[in-house]
Amino acid sequence: MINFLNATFIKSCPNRDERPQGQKPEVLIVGRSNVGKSSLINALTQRKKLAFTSSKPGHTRLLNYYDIDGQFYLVDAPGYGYAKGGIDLDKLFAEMMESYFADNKELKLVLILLDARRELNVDDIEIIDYVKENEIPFAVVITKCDKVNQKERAALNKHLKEMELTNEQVYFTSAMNGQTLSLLKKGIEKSL
Ligand SMILES: Nc1nc2c(ncn2[C@@H]2O[C@H](COP(=O)(O)OP(=O)(O)OP(=O)(O)O)[C@@H](O)[C@H]2O)c(=O)[nH]1
Ligand SMILES: [Mg+2]
Repeated sequence: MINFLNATFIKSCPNRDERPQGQKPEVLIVGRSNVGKSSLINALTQRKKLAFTSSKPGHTRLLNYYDIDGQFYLVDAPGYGYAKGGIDLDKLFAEMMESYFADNKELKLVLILLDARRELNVDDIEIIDYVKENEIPFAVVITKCDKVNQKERAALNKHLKEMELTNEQVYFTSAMNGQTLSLLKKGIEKSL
């Protein structure tokens, strides 16, 4: 059993070449800016401020490595879909992620986060297609389920159906409710 509460921030890296020494399996968290990546890490580890969360989108621009119980690294990726000051952050994101994915033997699982209340955008679809094409193990984590209404839930279920995922590839979560994370923790553990 992995103790998710035994979590330490290791480092932030601009690319995978600078990742922490010593090989450990990695679980990558990706998703649109503001989807709840950092909040998920805090909720999984029951730490309020382990990962930086903000209402200011696009804050995390590096790969943040967290050691979980000495067993694996949880990697918080920069959020996509955010441009500022004429800099094409999406291009930087794409380059960073391509080098991250290339020949990455440590990568055991990609968690693709989707906001329960929002339509999928091109970036979401692109990343899902990418992991499917490259046969990278992945799961979809629906975030902010505490906020979803019935109409939004119906739209969400329709999208999920279109994605043709197995039951084991979808997790409904809320960072506000730790109980929603127990299946996800099991899924992560199984993937390692
Ligand atoms: N109600 C609710 N709010 C959430 C949940 N998860 C995240 N939030 C809120 O959504 C906002 C963004 O959360 P973050 O965790 O910072 O999102 P992020 O994906 O790390 O964002 P970037 O690092 O900017 O890409 C914050 O205001 C969180 O409090 C959730 O499960 N429920
Ligand atoms: Mg973040």
